[in-house]
Amino acid sequence: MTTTQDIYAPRFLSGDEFSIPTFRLLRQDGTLHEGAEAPALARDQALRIYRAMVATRVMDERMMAAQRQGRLSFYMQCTGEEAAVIGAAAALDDADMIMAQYREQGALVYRGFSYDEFMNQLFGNELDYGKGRQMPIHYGSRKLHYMTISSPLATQIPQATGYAYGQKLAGDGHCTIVFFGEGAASEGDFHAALNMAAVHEVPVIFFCRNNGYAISTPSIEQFAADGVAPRAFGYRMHVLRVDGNDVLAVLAATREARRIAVEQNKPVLIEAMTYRLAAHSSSDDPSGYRSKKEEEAWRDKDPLQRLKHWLVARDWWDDDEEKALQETLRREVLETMKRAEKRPPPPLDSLVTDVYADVTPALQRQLDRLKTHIRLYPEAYPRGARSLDPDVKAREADGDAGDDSVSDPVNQGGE
Ligand SMILES: Cc1ncc(C[n+]2csc(CCOP(=O)(O)OP(=O)(O)O)c2C)c(N)n1
Ligand SMILES: [Mg+2]
Repeated sequence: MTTTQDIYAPRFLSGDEFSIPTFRLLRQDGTLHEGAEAPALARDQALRIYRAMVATRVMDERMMAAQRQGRLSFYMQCTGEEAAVIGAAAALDDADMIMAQYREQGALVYRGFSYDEFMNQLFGNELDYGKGRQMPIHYGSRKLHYMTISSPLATQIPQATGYAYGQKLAGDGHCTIVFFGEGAASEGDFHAALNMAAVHEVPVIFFCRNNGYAISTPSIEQFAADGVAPRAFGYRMHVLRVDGNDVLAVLAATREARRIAVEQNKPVLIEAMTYRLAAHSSSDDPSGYRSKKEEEAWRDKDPLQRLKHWLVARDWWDDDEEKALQETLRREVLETMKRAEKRPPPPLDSLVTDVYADVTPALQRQLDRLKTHIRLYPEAYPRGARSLDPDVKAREADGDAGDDSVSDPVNQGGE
């Protein structure tokens, strides 16, 4: 569809014609802005949201410390962005699909993913749903309608358009929300996804967490436009910018987005303005590219404190409950971490099973070679790996030790 209005002078338009407002409800002290109205929110759901925010923060702090202690190889924190992620999840039906980037563990916490389930993934043990094949933080849950994370940026965005198109065809009244950073929005996949969603009118919510940085690159060096929101006009899509540290505003914004998506089969873009308070990941040190002063200014806008003030003012929460919750969560995170650390890794053979319907000869050969290597150099593998050879004896008894038959130091008492 194109417009037909004619003009007779070369009058160019620029993006400066648009000024995109930011939707806010809560002030930092927990009071509402003048004229603002809190969305309908029962006490139970308000506390479910707050508890999920605190549970995410506590897990993030503890797991980052575990990474520094050398217990965990890698970690990424959601710290500072809990309101954006959990406020959005809380606006959905629990059976709507969530496709996340990697910093949205809060949405999983909100849906009921347990600390045990997080820890099993982080340590890649035998109970990890991904069977230890992915690095830490690549969570996923079929039961909770949360697509497994994949590292290549923005791949989830066109997948969300496709998934939501399926939901439209199924006509089951569900939608998909897809989270991504403002950095990922620079990928071509973002544009393809928005265009196809608008053309095919699918129920998908594109939720951009504009946290100011793509690792060390500030958003000001990423795009010349006024954030990501104006791009929606290019695809003729509904768009709303929201204060991402204001959980009530995010909740109200996403509820309305869901209504448009599901009732009108139209995609919506939300840009949540927030800040990544922690490092990009455990491999990053932000002191090289941003100031402590900037971080402190955002720490003063902590989304947890903002919601807590609102809850306390309504008599729905108090300091004793806060203390008890923090203590319980800290204890739980430690207990579940210890349990997950002790569990053995998945069986080695699971590396190649269920990749294809049947194990292909090429994969079988690779597995056989890996086993041979483990038997030759057991000391080069983690302790658990040496016991990961359940069928070696059976296969050798059959006279089949693979192409690279070697002596077996493990079975000769090398352990
Ligand atoms: C295709 C691709 N390119 C580059 C990377 C490396 N990378 C990982 S995270 C990241 C920054 C993403 O920033 P943003 O989307 O803003 O998310 P944030 O980390 O701020 O939450 C980059 C460049 C990648 N994972 N995939
Ligand atoms: Mg970012």
